[in-house]
Amino acid sequence: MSQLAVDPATGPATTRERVFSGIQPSGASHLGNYLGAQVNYVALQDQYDAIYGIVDLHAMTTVHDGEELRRLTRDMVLDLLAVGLDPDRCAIIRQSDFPEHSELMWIFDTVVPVSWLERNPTYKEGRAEGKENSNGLLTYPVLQAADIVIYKASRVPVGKDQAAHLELSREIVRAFNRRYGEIFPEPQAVYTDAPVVLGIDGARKMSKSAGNTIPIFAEPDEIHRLVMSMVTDPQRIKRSDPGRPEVCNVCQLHRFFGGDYLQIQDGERTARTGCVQTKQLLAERIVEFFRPMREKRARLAAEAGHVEEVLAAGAAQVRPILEATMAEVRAAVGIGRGPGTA
Ligand code: AQP
Repeated sequence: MSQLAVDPATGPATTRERVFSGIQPSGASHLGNYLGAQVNYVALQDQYDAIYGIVDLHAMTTVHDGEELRRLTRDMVLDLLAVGLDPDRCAIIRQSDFPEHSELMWIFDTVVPVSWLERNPTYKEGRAEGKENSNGLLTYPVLQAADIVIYKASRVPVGKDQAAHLELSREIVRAFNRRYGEIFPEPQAVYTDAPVVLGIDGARKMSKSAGNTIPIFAEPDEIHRLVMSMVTDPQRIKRSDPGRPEVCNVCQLHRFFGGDYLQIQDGERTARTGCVQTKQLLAERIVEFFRPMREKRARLAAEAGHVEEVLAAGAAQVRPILEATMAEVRAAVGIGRGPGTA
C-alpha cells in the first residue's frame, strides 16, 4: 500500500496539494457519477495526494436500512477500484471510520448561519414538495465542508451539480478562518468536461435517488434496456422528422463514447438515422467501454476481505493528517485539554 507524504510523528509534511472527494454509497455508480466525477478521481491520483471518501454518513439521509447501507458502502469501494482507483496511489476511506468528520461539522455548525443552509436547492425542493426534511438534509453541506477541509484539501473533483455546495464550503471556510485564524485553505472544484448528466427521463439530473440512472456495472442486457428507454428529442415523433441533437440526451452521451459523435449527431439532425439505431449504438458502446472494469470488479468482489483491507490501509494513511488538523482546530476554538496542559 502507498504512503501519502505524511510523517505520523510530525503530521502533514507534504508540498503536494491535496485532493479530497466524497461519494455517497446510496446506490450503484452511474454514468453521471463516472463522467462527472470518477474520471477525475482516477486522473488526479498521480498528481496530488488524493483521498476519496465513501461518505456513508451522508447516505443515511436516503438509505434507512443498516444492512443495506453496509452492503452499498462495500459495493462503492469495489466500484471505485474497478474504475481505476489504485490503493497504491491514493487513499480510499469510509467516512464513518472517523468521528472527527462529525466533530468538525459541529464546530462549523456554530459558525454557519441557518439562512445559508436554507438556500440549498435540495432542501428547498423538499420543502416545496411538502416533505418533512430531516435536519441532516439541511446540514449535510456543512458535513461536506468538514469532509473536505479536515484533510486541508485544496482541490475537489466533483460534478458540476455540486458547484453551489462547493461554494458554500468555501464560504464556511472563510467564516471559520475569520473567527479563528487562517487554519483552512479554500477548496476549489475540479470539473471534467461533462455537463450535469441527465437521467434516462431526459428531464432531471441522473441521480440514484431519482431512479433514472444507467448503472455503469449493470449487466449488458440491463444497460440495453435502460438506454432503449431513454427519452430523446420530444419533437421527433416520426422516423423522418429531423432531430435536435442539442436537446437529445442520447446524442449528448455519444460525445463520451466515440470520436464520431458529430457524424452521429448529424445523422439525427438530417433524419439519416433513427433514434432506435442511435440508442442501440450507444448501448453497445457503453457496454464495451465498461466491460473491462466490470470484469475487474467481479474479480475483486470474489476476493474475500479485500475491501476491508483497502479501507484499513486508507485509514492508516489519512489518520495522521486528520489528527493534526483536529489538534489545531481544538486548540483554536478552545475545546479539549489544549496544548501544553500538564
Ligand atoms: N448527473 C450527474 N452529472 C454529473 N455529475 C454527477 N454526480 C452525481 N450525479 C451526477 C457527481 O458524482 C459524485 C458523487 O455523487 P454522490 O453520489 O455523492 O452524490 P449525488 O450528486 O447526490 O449523486 P446522486 O446519484 O444524485 O445521489 P443521491 O440520489 O443519493 O443524492 C459527485 O461529485 C457528483 O457531483
